[in-house]
Amino acid sequence: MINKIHSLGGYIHEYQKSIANPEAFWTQQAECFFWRKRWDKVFDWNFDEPNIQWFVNGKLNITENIFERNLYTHGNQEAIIWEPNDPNDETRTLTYSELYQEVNKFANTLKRLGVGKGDRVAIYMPMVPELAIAVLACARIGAIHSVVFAGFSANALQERINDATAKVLLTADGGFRGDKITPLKKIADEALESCPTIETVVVLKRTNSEVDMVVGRDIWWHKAIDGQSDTCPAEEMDSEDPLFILYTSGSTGKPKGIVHTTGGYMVYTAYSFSNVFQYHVDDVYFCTADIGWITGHSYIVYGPLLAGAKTLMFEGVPTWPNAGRFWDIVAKHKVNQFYTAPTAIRALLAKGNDFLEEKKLQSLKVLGTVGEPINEEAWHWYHDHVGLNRCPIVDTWWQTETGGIMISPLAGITPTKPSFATLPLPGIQPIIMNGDGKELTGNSVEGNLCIKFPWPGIARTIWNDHQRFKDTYFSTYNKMYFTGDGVKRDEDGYYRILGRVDDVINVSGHRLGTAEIENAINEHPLVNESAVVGYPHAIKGQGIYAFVVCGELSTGGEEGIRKSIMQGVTKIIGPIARPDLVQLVPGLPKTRSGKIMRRILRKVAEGDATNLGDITTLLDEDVVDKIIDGALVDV
Ligand code: 6R9
Repeated sequence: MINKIHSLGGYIHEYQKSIANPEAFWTQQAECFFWRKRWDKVFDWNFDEPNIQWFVNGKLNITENIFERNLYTHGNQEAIIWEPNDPNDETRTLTYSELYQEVNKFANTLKRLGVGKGDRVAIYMPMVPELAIAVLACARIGAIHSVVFAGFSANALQERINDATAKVLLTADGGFRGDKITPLKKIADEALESCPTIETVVVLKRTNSEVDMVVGRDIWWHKAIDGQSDTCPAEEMDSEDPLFILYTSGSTGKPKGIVHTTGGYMVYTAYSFSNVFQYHVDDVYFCTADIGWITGHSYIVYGPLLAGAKTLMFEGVPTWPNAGRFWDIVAKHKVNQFYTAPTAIRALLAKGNDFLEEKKLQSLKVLGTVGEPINEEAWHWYHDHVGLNRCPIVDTWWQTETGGIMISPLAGITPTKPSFATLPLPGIQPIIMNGDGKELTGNSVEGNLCIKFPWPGIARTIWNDHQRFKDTYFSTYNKMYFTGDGVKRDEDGYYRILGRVDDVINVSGHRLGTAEIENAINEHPLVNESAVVGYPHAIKGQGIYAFVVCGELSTGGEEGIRKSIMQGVTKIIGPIARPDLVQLVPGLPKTRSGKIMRRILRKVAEGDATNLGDITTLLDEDVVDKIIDGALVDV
């Protein structure tokens, strides 16, 4: 069992303990797990090189902690509940025992293909149980998985495979997403035209799409596993052996291969999962992320399964066959904890309340959000209409690099405030820095969010580029992990994430969070979404440029809307935040994970559309051309 906090007093007590004596605190958490050999030292670290180690010299296998540790008590309980893209197709469930056998079978398959400890396995698959099986099979034999989101292009896949020098690629003939099929094998073939390290491609049949199989390289999944034994001894891993690489985009250039290791990641994901979501035995937990992102790694696969939870995996999209799909799934499986992203919440909010039927939402106990600041309108809609005014919202702030949730309410324990991630988890020591490298102490301060002490889930390096790891995260401020996010600590000591600091604008010497201005703009009844960036302004230093998506135009036409948006912001925040320019656009440039690529908007606002950098992660590249065409500055 993982230690769980049950009250606000308990949280305060645990938090204080974790700061006063981190060794004792994390020893207590790590002792909940099965170690083949106990660690010699809880941690060893410096943020200069940086060199971070947790549970030093401990030996373990993370899948032994999911399976062998849980089988006696949870063997016949569902581990994965899988909801297919098409609501008329059948749900699949795998109990802990069944999942264990499938993982072992596939682990043996990988071994037969010559994969061993430390080898990299690239995974480019749809959201089907085999994806989770593949991830865990790698962990079983000590291979390092590198999951590439199945929405990425051939180019992006190739770049990631080559950076990790992967030996094997796991993919599928295709993937269902709403009424579309992504031709995964075809895209993979294109990527593999220039991936010299790939020896074998294992192809799962999912869509029955026609594919070309390359003789000597490609093999069908069902044939590969045929006859493999369903027992496979777990490889003994060191705490600091890499568990996976996950690529995340930097502000420029090449994606970064974030490396997470075994022992610390295990302890941190399980501890944070159990405490933030307050998971109870028999609850059904549904995270809508894709396993191709960190949220899927930590909070669909590892965290929940380590905690012996029932984790629901969904293959499809929130708006197909209609905008009620999530709620149908909640009703069908009596989901208790539901975890999604603000972008999904806003998309569903825009579709109106007709899809929300109270009777479908009765099972919900906890709602979660992650990925970007949640605006107040979306928070209230989520709280009132999805949570029926009775479910706490956990606004969980964290990053690919942090491995797990860092600042968040504990469900039902920490009093919430709309748009606030509230308080740090035990063991997490946030600190707010100003631009001159000074710490801002006390409450009612605003600055750059850093973390001054390591926690078990922190990334250890960037694959093949430790220098970049140091430069990106440990060089801006001395002896501190720099998150890249701006944050405000309010009068109650609550944290509100303001967005990336590169999104903070300075207008006439006043710092303004772009999210704050966007919140105000979004209050306008005709506005669906907006993104605000700064642009060079002769007098103010920076001016405010707003890109706004409207559902429809009012009688006043474009000019009328622009004016009323400006007036609205003036009214909500004050004249200082009034946008100088408001461009109505058909859509915002978003990554496939739903994040707005402000870098592109900033370039447009600066009047320079020549060098937009890497836009391969964009969902819809056409939108960029339309934005440039309608720009309000000379581009
Ligand atoms: C888990 C994940 C990390 C960036 C992070 C921040 C933003 C994530 C947030 C949030 C406000 C939250 N972010 N959660 N901003 N409130 N609850 O999303 O990882 O894809 O690496 O993104 O996302 O800006 O720095 P990742």
